[in-house]
Amino acid sequence: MKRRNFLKNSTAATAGMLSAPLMISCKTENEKKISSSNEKNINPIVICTWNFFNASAKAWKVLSNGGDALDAIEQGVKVEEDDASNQTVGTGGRPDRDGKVTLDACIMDKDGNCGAVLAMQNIANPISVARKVMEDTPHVMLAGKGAEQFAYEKGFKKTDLLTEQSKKEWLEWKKTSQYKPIINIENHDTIGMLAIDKNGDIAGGCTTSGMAYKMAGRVGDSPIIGAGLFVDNEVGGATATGVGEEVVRTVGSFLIVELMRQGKSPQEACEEGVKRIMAKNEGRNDFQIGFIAINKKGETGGYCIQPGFSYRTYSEEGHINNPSQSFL
Ligand code: SD4
Repeated sequence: MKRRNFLKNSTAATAGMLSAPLMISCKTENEKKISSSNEKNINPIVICTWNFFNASAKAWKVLSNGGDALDAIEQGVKVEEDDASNQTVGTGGRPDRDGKVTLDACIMDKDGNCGAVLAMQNIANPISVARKVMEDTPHVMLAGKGAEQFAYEKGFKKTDLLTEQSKKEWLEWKKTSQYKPIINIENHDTIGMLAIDKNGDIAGGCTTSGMAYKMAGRVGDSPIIGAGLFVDNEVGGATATGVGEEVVRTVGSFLIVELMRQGKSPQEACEEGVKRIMAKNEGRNDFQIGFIAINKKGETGGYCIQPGFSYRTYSEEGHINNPSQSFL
C-alpha cells in the first residue's frame, strides 16, 4: 500500500474510534509532518540556484498568474538558456575541449514523470526538449545525436550555440589546455529550479552547458534524475550545481529528498548532502557544490562547500537572494 493511502486509511480508521486530539497524539513525529504538509494551506513559491533574478521572476509570473509548476520551471530556466551572455547555460555556454557546446537538461513533474537530454548540440532550449522527451516518448533520456534529431522532429531549429566570446575564451584556453574547474564561476552557473504552484504541486528542472572544456561526451549530474534534480510531490524537491561528478557519486538530490522524507528540514537535508560529499573527499577543498531544496510546506534551504553560493526565492514574501552557508 502506498504511504499516502496508508496514512489516509489509518487516519480514517482511527478517526472512527478516537477523539481528534487523541488521534493526533497517536501519530509519530514524521506522520504529523507529512499530514500537516498535506493540509491545503498553499503558498506558491519558486526557488533557483544562484542569483538568477530574471529566471526566477519569469517563473514567479507564471505561478502568480495561476500557472502550474511545470510551466513555471520551463519558462523560468529558458530565460537563462536564451541569455547569450550567460556562459554556463544554453546559448553562449562554454564549449567542450574540442570547441563544441553540448547541453544537458532535465525536468520532473508532480507525478514523478521525467525527461532529460544529454550532451545535445545545436539546440537552444534543452529544457523544452527534455519536456518533450518526458511527454511524447516512452523514454526518460535521449543523448547526443539522438536527442538532436528528436528536437528537429519536434520543430526545434538548428542554432549555433558558440558565441564569439565563448570561442575567444576557448581558443585562449587551448594554449594551456588545463582542465581546472573554476569555483563560483562568474557567481552563477547551472540553473536548477523548483516550484510549488497554487495546487501545492511541485516540479523541477535543471539546465547547463556543463563544465567548461570537459572531454567530448562528458555528462555531469545536471540531466541525471536523482543526481542534479529530484522531485517527490509527497515530500519536496532538490537540485544541485557544481562539480557534477561528485553529485553523481552520492545521488545528491535524491538523497536530500529522502532525508526530508525522514523528517529533516530542507536546510538540514542540504547540509547532510554536502557533508556526505565531503566525507568522500577528505582533504579536498578545491571544488564547489551547492544544493537547494524545498519541502511540501514551502520551506526552503541551501548549502554549499565554498562561500559564494546563493539561491533565489520568489513568493508572496518577496524576491530574495539568499546567501548560502558553506561547509568551508
Ligand atoms: C555539471 N553541475 O555539468 C554541472 C555544471 C555546474 O559548476 O554546475 N558547474 O557538472
